[in-house]
Amino acid sequence: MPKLFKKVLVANRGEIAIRIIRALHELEIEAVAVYSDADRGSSHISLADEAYPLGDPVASESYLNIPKIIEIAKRARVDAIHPGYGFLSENDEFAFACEELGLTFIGPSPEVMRLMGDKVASRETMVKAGVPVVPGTTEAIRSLPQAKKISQKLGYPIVVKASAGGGGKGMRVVSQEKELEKSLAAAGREAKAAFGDETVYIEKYLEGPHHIEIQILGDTQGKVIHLFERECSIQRRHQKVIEESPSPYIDDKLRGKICKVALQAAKAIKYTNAGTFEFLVDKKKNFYFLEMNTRMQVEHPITEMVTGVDIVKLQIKIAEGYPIPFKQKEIVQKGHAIECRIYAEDPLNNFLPSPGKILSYRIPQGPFVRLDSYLYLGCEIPIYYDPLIGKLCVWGASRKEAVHRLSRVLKEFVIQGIRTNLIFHRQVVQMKHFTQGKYDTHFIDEEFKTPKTKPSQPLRNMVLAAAAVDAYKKTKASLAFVQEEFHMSPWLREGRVESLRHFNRGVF
Ligand code: MV4
Repeated sequence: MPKLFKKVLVANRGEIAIRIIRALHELEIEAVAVYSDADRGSSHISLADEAYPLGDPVASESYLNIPKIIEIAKRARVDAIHPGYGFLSENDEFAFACEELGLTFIGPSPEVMRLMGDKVASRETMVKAGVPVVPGTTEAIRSLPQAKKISQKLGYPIVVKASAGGGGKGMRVVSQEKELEKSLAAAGREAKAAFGDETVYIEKYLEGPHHIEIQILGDTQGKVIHLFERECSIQRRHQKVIEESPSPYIDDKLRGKICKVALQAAKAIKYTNAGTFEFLVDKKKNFYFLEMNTRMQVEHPITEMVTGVDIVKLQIKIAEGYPIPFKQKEIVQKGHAIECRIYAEDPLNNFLPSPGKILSYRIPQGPFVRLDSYLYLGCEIPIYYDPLIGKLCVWGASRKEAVHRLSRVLKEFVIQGIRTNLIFHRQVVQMKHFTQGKYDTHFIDEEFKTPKTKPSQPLRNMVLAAAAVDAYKKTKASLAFVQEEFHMSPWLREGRVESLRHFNRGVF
């Protein structure tokens, strides 16, 4: 019998805390927010029904502080906790602590979370489930001779990865045997520092693959469905920047195969709630399981836009014990959605974080435009957490319409007071490889590589746009010049003259 939630604690901050609070309110469930000192005025607090301070801004003392969050959950007498993504969302100890207290953790079981968080064990589990995995080891690397033997058999290049990690942290590509010992040591050190576990494994390195992920949902009655794929190959230093659904790289036949395998994998581990299977798809359209994320994803809105399914509300209903209320064949992809992640970073200063206060902004609007963000006037973007401010998403009846709509909204979107990567997105959406949908995981590196000789045109455009705005600001140059030259509103403020110095020094 479903257990109806009356009150749920949202153990997160920023745009995803707001997204979850909104889903709870649409289900007529009270939302409890938590916030650190750095988020004292943040907008997720004002949207919640109750809010409790976590104190110290440092994540380990606040949003990662299990005893503090559990104590607040007890004090607020909540029925469940939604972890969002990041922070404690894949922490099996936290999920277990919730269950121990009779609180529902809105996500998979601690056991499945632990299994899929161990990348070596998850690969072994997928092999047993008949899921194709990237060629490599299903055991940890324990010695250099063992690593050499495996790498010789796989053939270079290989990649060393952290078993306790994911998302590229601790990843080292090795092109020849003489680099192997140093790379193993470096990967182990980084894994230990990032995850407290130096265990590493080895895979064959696939050149220029696509990063395709399948959204999965499983209910507590054993039913599992997929919500098709997301293309996530546009990444910068293993941080996803632009995602889209459907993928322009895969056709319906391949889509059906990958989704079928993802369902097979989810059933094999009796997965419940929302999860994502990540695959690499090579140039011959072979696909391989990469890793699984046992949580909701940043980029879930594009799946919601093309399928019409509210993933967060479905997570909550599944956690209450309801069955998934539709059949797989009722789920169709309609149109095309693209997401741009808006970061408080300065693309003209090597994408360094750009904390500060939002002095003014203009939100893009219009048909089929969605902005999930925690922006508000005077909002302080703190330095303590991931610099994601929000996600700008568009839907179009075709990819072409979605790209045109995205280009329009990126021009309309203005944020003043901090530096953002909007100027970067405006360049990307004009690039031929992007507009034609012909890109892979090397796209950013290739298009924006540090200039050895003549800098790439996109880089020049970004710097010139920044210089123009600086010229406008500093010399009050005529508005006509700025608009005519760069078709941008005078509201725009990006970059600064010293960026030119960086640029001239070839630093990017
Ligand atoms: C790979 C790979 C090629 N071969 N593994 C894993 C974490 C994710 N963020 C990147 N991952 C990759 N794992 C093997 N065996 C390619 C990627 C990859 C990638 C690598 C470098 C630069 C950008 C990338 C974007 C997506 C995927």
